[in-house]
Amino acid sequence: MLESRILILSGVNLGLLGQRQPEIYGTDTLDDYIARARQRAEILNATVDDLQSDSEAVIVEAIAAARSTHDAIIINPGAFTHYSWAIHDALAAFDGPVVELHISNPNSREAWRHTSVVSPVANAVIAGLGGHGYELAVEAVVGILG
Ligand code: CA2
Repeated sequence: MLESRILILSGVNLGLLGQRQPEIYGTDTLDDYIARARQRAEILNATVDDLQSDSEAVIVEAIAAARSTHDAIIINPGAFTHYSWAIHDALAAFDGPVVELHISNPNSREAWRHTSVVSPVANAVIAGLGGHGYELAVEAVVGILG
């Protein structure tokens, strides 16, 4: 069976994880979360590439490039979640499964976090489970890819 190629995209400010607001995001860094995803992927015959950027344009370009290099996308857009129609449109043009992932549960926080413009183009949303969500997201996309 061919390996599933998964791209994990992390948006704005996610590079700061582990440095501030541990009561919301825990003490793990983004690298720790990606490592958990990669460990689960190895068990499931999948590979994980990852990219974090504070630039919306870089994320959009990465999604476009993934059309020919990856089978599935897991994306935690950070605050882009709540307003980036550019990321919405880029994901809509991606043929494989897309899982939207959040460390916290945005729906239990401020009202402006309750809107996601990414959810309408995602196969599934995982939120509020901290680092475990990264493992579950890998399982989800591998399951969807069959
Ligand atoms: O819960 C999530 O994963 C979020 O995507 C995290 C975003 C937030 O804007 C979303 O509403 C929910 C924020 C990521 C950046 O977090 C920081 C961590 C440490 C210090 C400053 C920001």
